[in-house]
Amino acid sequence: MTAEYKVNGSVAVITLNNPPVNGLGHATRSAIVQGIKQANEDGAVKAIVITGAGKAFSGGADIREFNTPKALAEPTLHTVINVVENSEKPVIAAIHSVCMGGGLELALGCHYRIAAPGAQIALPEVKLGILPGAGGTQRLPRVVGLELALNMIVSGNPVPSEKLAGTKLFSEIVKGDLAQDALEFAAKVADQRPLPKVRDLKVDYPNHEAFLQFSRNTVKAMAGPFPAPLKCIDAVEASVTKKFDDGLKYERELFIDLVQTPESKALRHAFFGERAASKIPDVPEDTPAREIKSVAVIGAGTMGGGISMNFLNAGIPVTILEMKQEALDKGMATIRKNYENSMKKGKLTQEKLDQRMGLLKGTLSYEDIGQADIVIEAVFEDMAVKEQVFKKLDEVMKPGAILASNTSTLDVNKIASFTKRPQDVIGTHFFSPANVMKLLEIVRGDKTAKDVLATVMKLSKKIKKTGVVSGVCDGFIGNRMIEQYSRQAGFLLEEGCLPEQVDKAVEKFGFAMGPFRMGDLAGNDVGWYIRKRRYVEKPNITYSKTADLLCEMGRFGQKTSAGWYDYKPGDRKPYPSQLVNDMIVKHSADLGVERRKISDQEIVERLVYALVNEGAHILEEGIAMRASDIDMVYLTGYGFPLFRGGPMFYADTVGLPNVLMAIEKYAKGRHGDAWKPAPLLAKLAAEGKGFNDK
Ligand code: T1G
Repeated sequence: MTAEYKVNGSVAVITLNNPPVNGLGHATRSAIVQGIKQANEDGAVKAIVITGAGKAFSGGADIREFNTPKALAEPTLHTVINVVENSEKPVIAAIHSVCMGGGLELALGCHYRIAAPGAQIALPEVKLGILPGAGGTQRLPRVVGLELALNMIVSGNPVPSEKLAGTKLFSEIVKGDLAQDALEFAAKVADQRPLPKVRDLKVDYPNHEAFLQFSRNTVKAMAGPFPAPLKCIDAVEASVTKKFDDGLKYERELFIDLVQTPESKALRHAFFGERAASKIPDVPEDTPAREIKSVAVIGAGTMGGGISMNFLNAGIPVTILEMKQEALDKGMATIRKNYENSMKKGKLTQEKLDQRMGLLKGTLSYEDIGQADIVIEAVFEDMAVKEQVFKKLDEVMKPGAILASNTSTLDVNKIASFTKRPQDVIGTHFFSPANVMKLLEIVRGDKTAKDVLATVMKLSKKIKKTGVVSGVCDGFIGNRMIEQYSRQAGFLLEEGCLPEQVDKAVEKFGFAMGPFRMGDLAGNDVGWYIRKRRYVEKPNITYSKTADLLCEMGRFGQKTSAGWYDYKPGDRKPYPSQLVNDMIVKHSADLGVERRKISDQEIVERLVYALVNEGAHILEEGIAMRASDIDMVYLTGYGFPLFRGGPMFYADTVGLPNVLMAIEKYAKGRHGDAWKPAPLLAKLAAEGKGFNDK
């Protein structure tokens, strides 16, 4: 279905019906044009209402059609809006729930608009790296004014319909039943002529130049690598400086430029990737989820505290279990402190703080958590400790409770084997700081029940996380890949780089933080502990010893005011350390490695392609269900630059044959064993395909 046509008395009602959000795909656009034509030819019809079925008026153009022939096939959205605007009979948009993007542009082409309260009104195109391409930048300023329109278009954020009640956008914010009110409104305006057209209004804003220049300066500072926000200002400026049709033409030119940009393609990839990640092929979407009314967290340390805050923020009561009163008190105090800091920044009210802290309880006794619907352990990353905890949980937790581990690398199947209920065991790997980082790796054990998976995926959305399912392997998706990234970073130090050069190169590529600054932030001893385990478990895998030498110097990072970099008390700014750089140079000499000048390109290729190659192995092994899942892990958990779309998407952009060529080159170099091309990468490269090809 795309749009239904029905005449109700003297009013023709066109109901958009293209689930899930009435995206204005080609078929829907054609049905609207057909409906308007039919209504104008029907003598009994005196007015036309356009409304949306289901959960939206319209979520905009159908993004799935972008960069396909359908997107530009007539009737384009431009044509549809033209037909609507030039209808001889009044067209009224009756809006509820969601009216976004092309959906709002369609409504702006109507002669009248009425809305139910609470409808989300937005032109969010900038969030997809584009701009409203069907007249939104020209019509919205004409009905809500230059400032509000510019703010809505550059931010892409929704405004509730009732907040726009006083503008020319809406004739009415209805109180009763929208459909009934629409019919009554239609009857009221049926004979009004001339029909009011938004395009005939003027944008009056004295001294718009100064306002727009100020806006450009502000936006330039925050837009980063994304061209769209500034182009939005250019387009909106045309609504003041150009005739309507010239403005429309200019907007179209800007739109067509932006939709081709790699940044926009990356943002659209991330948009769909975020949604695809919640789909688990062998777990039907209607799998009944277990009810989660209360949560227990074991461990009140940094992770346990951060994890707890996610649930408190979502209004779910939490009981934190610790072994010692002092640790428990410290953990609870830290949570309160975090909320107080948010309140100081104006991000939280005292009332909300009290409400959240009111949902938090602490205990030293396992018996107190037995009735929780899910328990998440965030204890020391050691299998013996996990064994102790899960055996105890198996004893005390009520039947049907979900037993989750926050382990970042350990075998969830082994953890499940410590219990008599492996079907209820799952990995919920949060990323530090757990109350901030969006990523949640949901680690599926061999015996994890499907409804447990469905429950935790649903819970991840409730706590506003991006849940990505991972199979069981050492490091799951993210940490397994970062392992190869870190290996290359270490080898680069031995071969000629210093920490600052590597960090600067990847930060210029777009990473939030390079590997050495990241190590100093997370704590270099964390990796040290894992490498020690690896040296025993996998003796044939070589690592640079530089990181171990650094830890042997007690330089764990910011927490010891010294790591790869030096730090001044109370200052998180990294200062290159002569001591460390001398250690690195000496280590190269001890290894007999002649240091050489290494280009930024080599640094970026070796770090990023190490991620890509390991990601390809992870895909081959079925640890990740799809390439976009790997991209979401890196975009939401590892500071990979959003405008690059994630490691697998970036590799597709570079072209897999080029990636393969670089990998084969590095395989001939030092530690070439680290560069065995993943068969999947070689296969796709040979076929001229990409990881994310549908
Ligand atoms: N096109 C196609 N599919 C869409 C879609 C769209 N515009 N919006 C959402 N979906 C799918 C989404 O992929 C998911 O699919 C399902 O709907 C539910 O989405 C010319 C060119 C509308 C507020 O940017 O912000 O118009 O995974 O989980 O939380 O100027 O979706 O279930 O198969 O997000 O209730 C501009 C983007 C397009 C709006 C609903 N419009 N969408 O949120 O559900 S560009 C947007 C959203 C444009 C014109 C230009 C949200 C939502 P699946 P969901 P939700």
